[in-house]
Amino acid sequence: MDKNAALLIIDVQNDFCPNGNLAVPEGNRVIPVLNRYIALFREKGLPIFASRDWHPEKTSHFKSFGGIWPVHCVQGSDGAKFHSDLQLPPDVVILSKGVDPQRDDYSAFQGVTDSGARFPDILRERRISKLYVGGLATDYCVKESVLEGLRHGLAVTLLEDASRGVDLETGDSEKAVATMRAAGAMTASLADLENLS
Ligand code: VGL
Ligand code: ZN
Repeated sequence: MDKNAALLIIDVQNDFCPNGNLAVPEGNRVIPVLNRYIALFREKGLPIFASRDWHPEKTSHFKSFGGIWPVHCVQGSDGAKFHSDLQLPPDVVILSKGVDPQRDDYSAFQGVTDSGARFPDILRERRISKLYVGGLATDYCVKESVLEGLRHGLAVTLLEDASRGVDLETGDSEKAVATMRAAGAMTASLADLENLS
């Protein structure tokens, strides 16, 4: 991994883990793997970003207001908290998305920090040109974040062992991976990155 790389962890929040309001099958399985990626990026002094789904109570994203999803990741709720087993470093940059009641905002590129900095601007300022992306869910927020990263001209690698999908329809996650690859994303697993280092 070169010095322009960063780790982007997508939405590892209680509501997307087993027993959550929008549980991703085996969602919690990504956590120990992501913890190893976190350790690897920290060792190299590379930046780590974590997005979170951060919805208002009323949003067109939810079924009751015209969307397709059950209520999840409402700002300030327990379901919106990062899973407590995820070992986010003290200097992690947190990106909140899904805040606009009229938009789904599946991509972390729609995310802003608490001080209002936008993710694409942070990437430009810090000269980050490579993103390694894992988390939840492969067929929604991971996919849209990877595709938007590619559209921004970044080199994007999907961390396959650190992602799981919702699979509303069987095969959605596989299709999502194929779409990301076709758009130019690379894929890798822990062993690949550990061998690089
Ligand atoms: C997500 C469905 C609804 C995700 C967010 O994080 O992938 N999926 N909201
Ligand atoms: Zn959501």
